[in-house]
Amino acid sequence: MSSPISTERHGDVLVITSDNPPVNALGAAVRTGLDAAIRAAVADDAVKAVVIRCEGRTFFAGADITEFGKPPVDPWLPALVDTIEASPKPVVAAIHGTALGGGLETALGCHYRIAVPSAKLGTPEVKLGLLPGAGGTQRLPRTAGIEAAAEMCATGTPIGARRALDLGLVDRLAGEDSLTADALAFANEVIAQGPRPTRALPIKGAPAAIKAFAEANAKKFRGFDAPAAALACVEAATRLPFDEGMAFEREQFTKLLFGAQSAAMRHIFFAERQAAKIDGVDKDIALRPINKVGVIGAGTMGGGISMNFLTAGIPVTIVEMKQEALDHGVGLIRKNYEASAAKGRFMPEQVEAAMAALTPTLSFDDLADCDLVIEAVYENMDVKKEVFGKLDRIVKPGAILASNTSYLNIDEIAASTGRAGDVLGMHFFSPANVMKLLEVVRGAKTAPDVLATVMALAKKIKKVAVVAGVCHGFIGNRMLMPRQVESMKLLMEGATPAQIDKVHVDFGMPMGPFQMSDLAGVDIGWHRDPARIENIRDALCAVGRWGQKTGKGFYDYDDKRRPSPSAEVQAIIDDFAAKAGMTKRAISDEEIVERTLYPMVNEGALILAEKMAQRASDIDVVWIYGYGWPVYRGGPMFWADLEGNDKIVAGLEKHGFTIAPLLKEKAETKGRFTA
Ligand code: T1G
Repeated sequence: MSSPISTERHGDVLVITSDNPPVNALGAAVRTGLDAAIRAAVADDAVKAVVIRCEGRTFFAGADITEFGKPPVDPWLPALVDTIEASPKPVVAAIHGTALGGGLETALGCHYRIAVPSAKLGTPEVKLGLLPGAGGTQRLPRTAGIEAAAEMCATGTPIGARRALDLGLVDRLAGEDSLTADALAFANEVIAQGPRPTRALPIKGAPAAIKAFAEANAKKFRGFDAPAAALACVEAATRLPFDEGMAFEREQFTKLLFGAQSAAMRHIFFAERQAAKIDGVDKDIALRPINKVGVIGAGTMGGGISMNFLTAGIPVTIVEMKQEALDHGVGLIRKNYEASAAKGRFMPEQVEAAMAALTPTLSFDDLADCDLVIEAVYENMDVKKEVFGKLDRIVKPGAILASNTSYLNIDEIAASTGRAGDVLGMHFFSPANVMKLLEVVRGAKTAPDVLATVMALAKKIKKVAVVAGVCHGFIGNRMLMPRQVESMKLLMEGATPAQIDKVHVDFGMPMGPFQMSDLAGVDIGWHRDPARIENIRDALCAVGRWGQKTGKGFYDYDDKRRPSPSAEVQAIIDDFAAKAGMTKRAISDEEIVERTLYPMVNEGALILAEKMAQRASDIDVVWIYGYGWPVYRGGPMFWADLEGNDKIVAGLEKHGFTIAPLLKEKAETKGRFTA
């Protein structure tokens, strides 16, 4: 097997190149080759300087994550970085693409760094529940400075090459198309200067910046172990000699590496990428071109959906029934863009370009030449069937027709057209221009190329797409239902909305079932008849408790939308419980977990058995990106594996649930849902 590392002499300079697609991950073969090449360069008197570069789309994008959990293979990365740094001849890193994690740390072991303007440099290890483990927390404060080091190591957010130049992390910018030549010139230039070991550079900036940063971001880091550990390492760099700082970093890194949070977050890293793959469909299948999108409905969902395509540079024709609704919808799209621009996320000209690509109309006929039409109208089967019947008559052959339905049967909708092969579900999550999850619902007759086209398009509009089968609620909402049903039962038995929500927030969810209901609207799906009161929710809706939008729902809200428990709600609950002959009892937090989270795993097992999801990790991706399940717990199915499926089954049996056969099998065989 040939080494991914090659070398080539250019006069006094030796160029070491890595060619390890797809992202030049620093796997064992790369490290071995790089180590041998740098040692040979040092030993060769004819070599006066070295350039380290990468072929393909990026400089080293990090350690090879697939190697984690396996026995370490020498040379390990920190030692290799030290070897590079110890070279008596200057070593220049030529950076393009994304120099991330161990890749940036390798560049930090080099004495000088040159980058193309489009390059990004970062230490995203915290997104894997880790921290830079090859000296990044010790060398960044000596190059980019303490403040930038704290932010980069604790958030994982990369910086651009120009900012890196301003900070002193990069010494020079190369021409976008002349990186190797410019790096060679730079290397020849620094022969006289000699090496500049990063470890010998002084720390830049004020240590107080670390504490300030930690305090400013405490909410964002809630529940995560890695950010605080990364900041502790950066802080250690400001007061310990380099080698002691490295020892501290190694100790902190190792603790995280063998912890549950990193295992969970590495699981999600791969799960997200696996979700994009469609079992049984050739990954090179020809895709249908999508150059123009139609959206039906300019409400909250239709507007949000439209923004995804406009932002990706795909023109949208948006249809409404009435001019007033159309104007309101277009106005909301502009307002959302302008709000993002105010936060610096968009340039004003990008807002104008997006709005210019939006064509509002009252006529379905204007959808005729769209390549994809997405229906986002009222959640009613008859309405959807009528819409799809019209689309079938109007839209050109070969166009893809998608419904944004949250629950309804895609096959039934497809049957209202003469082209069921072109029909599928595209279930966006509100707010559709923000939430990353897209459930792509594969109908019985959906053509493979239609499915593949939409999965590829999802990546283009920066969504994380998961293939779902046709069942009520698909994957996410189907698992949400047992959680909501049990939560309402627990209210009748003596738990309060605040207690149940607190259990979920302490678990790591962004909000609990009742907070979520107040945010989304307690009146969603309500029959609108205040005289018809059959359950607690009817009773709340009947007195205008529709949620945050009316200032009260399960909670009362002040003018800053801060929630507080409501005596009126508690009286309604108590009244229903009394009428049902229930006697209130103290309910433990453990019982709340067993009755609201364990049933989700049970439903996930049914979804898998019915093949409504391709794989257990897809279910995890749905809950991480659609509902805010804490990524450091890896998703419901990964979490169940970690809890122990036998413990899940025991908890469910305690409360009389019927156990899904697949879950029972996992419990009995000590098996796992996820790898
Ligand atoms: N190791 C192994 N495989 C990787 C990988 C990595 N670091 N990065 C990407 N891949 C695979 C990925 O699974 C996919 O495989 C293919 O490459 C394309 O990736 C010691 C310990 C670089 C921005 O966290 O952020 O260094 O699905 O689909 O959208 O301190 O990949 O095709 O089979 O994401 O163009 C730190 C992780 C590691 C960077 C490119 N580095 N990667 O995005 O392509 S820990 C990271 C990314 C570390 C040191 C520590 C992105 C990307 P497949 P992709 P992309």
